[in-house]
Amino acid sequence: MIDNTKSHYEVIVIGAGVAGIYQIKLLADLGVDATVLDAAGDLGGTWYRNRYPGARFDSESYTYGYSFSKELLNEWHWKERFSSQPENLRYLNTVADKFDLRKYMQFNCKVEAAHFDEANDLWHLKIADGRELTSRFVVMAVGLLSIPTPPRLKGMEKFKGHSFHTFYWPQEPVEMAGKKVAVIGTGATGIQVIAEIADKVGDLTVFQRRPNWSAPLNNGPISDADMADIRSRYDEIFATCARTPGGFEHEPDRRGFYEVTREERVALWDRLYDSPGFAIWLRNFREIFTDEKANAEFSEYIADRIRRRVKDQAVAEKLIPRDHGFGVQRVPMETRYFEVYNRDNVHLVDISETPIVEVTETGLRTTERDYDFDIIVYATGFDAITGAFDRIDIQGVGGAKLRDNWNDGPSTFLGMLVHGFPNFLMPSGPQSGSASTNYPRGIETGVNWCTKLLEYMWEHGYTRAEPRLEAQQQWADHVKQMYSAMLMRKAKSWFTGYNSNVPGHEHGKIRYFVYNGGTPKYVGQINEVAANRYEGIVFTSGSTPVHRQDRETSSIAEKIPR
Ligand code: NA7
Repeated sequence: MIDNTKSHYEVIVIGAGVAGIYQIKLLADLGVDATVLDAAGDLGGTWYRNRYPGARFDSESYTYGYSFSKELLNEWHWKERFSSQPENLRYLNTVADKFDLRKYMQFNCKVEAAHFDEANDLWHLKIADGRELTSRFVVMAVGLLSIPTPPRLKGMEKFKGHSFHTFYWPQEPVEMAGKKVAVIGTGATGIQVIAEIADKVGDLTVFQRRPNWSAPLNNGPISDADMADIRSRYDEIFATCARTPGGFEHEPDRRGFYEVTREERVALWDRLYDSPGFAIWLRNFREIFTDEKANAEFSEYIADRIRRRVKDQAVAEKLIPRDHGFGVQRVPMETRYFEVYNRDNVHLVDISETPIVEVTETGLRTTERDYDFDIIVYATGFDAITGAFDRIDIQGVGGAKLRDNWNDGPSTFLGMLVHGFPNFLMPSGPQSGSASTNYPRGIETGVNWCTKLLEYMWEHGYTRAEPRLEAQQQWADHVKQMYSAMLMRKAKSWFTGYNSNVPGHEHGKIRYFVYNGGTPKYVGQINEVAANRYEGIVFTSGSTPVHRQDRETSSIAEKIPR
């Protein structure tokens, strides 16, 4: 049982999702005095919250699960190649129970402020329930997409029916049979929910501002025999994920786009269109990401696929993106999404032509007409990457606010540390390698690295770690420079910091949120920093800078704060 009167910990982990669970597992193994705080009522992060119908992985399930325990890998049976939210939440609960991690977790525990006390190298945290906690280290496992952003529409509070953002889809079943339902938003979430509910509701109206390029997920069951095969190949599977840019099983086609004939290109695309998961995106020619002409040719191929699947060609044309090419934004994967528009009970409203003016008591008003609904679903996305950091009053050295420092975009060292904010660790932070890759693979890398850094500090008796400003600047420049080669730099997407529902996050003010160099390069760089005794980081012991080599080392076990 968690002791609610305890006010100091060596490490406080904020967030009990995929990253927080793994982080506390490692700290528990080391015997460190640590706790996890989460604002939600239970563990699971993304998979605790996003309960909307159709919510599932776009990562192969067996590449999404943790790799750290052979026993766990041998016990867990993924039932689908791309597993759905209820099973994913069950998985995370199983992990927490198997390793007895719940006893370290505190729920309904919203962190409102975290201030660094320079005199004592301590973080002071204010919790919404009135408690004040201190810790030497804070680990931010807050998630990249954990702050939902509903639209800012006039009259939203007036609606007499049921309305919610997909992130807050109710835990109790939502009765949809015979109901008139609106979905606003056609990103990865909207596409999943629309395809799943179209045949379960009375009437479905989709309000689309911009279409997204989307391709079949090609999901399927995993039988006992399949699972036995996967188990026997886990080492190989994780090794493949570690060597591919995206951290998936998918490796890019190394042939040059222009070195092969048009027929060979189409033959590849035909194969990929029928292949599972992100193959269509990540097993493709590398030029798709960088070369306008190559991207345009492939986008046209996908546009034709859409035309073949949608009966009404006027509707098909509305579902084909015009303002960006395939794969320059996060590609939503779909299951019979385009066929939904062949149903009589589904209607597509192009709100780029007839914008929503307001929410009324009974539905939505566009510039063209009024619509009545029982349920309005806002699938309008998230204040991505930095949103969860911005919601906490984080103050570092001299009272500097992180939110102010990151006003025009984040600047970090390796995506894991921030100058001016000592002992503040972000295993999968902004500008780290995880956001643009298979997230849990990146999380394990980040958590391992942060934990090794902590062990190094305990071993040497250091009480404070902070990256040098120049080292951080170099990293931020490196991250920025990598955007220059990518077509995605122009996209109106959360990868570039765009969110029309957050003031100041309009398109055009690009934020360099993610590391685009791919998994192997990222891991190589962070490992090199560690191997060079954390070059770029200044360590201090009791407010005195310590020269690393001056400290003798002995058994770490004796030095870990318990
Ligand atoms: P996304 O990908 O940010 O998509 C949000 C969608 O909602 C997108 O189609 C937006 O259109 C639309 N949107 C947002 N605000 C509005 C307003 N105010 N009016 C109308 N339409 C709006 O979020 P998702 O939740 O789908 O996916 C997020 C990630 O979750 C995904 O990448 C996965 O990694 C998991 P826009 O394009 O801005 O015109």
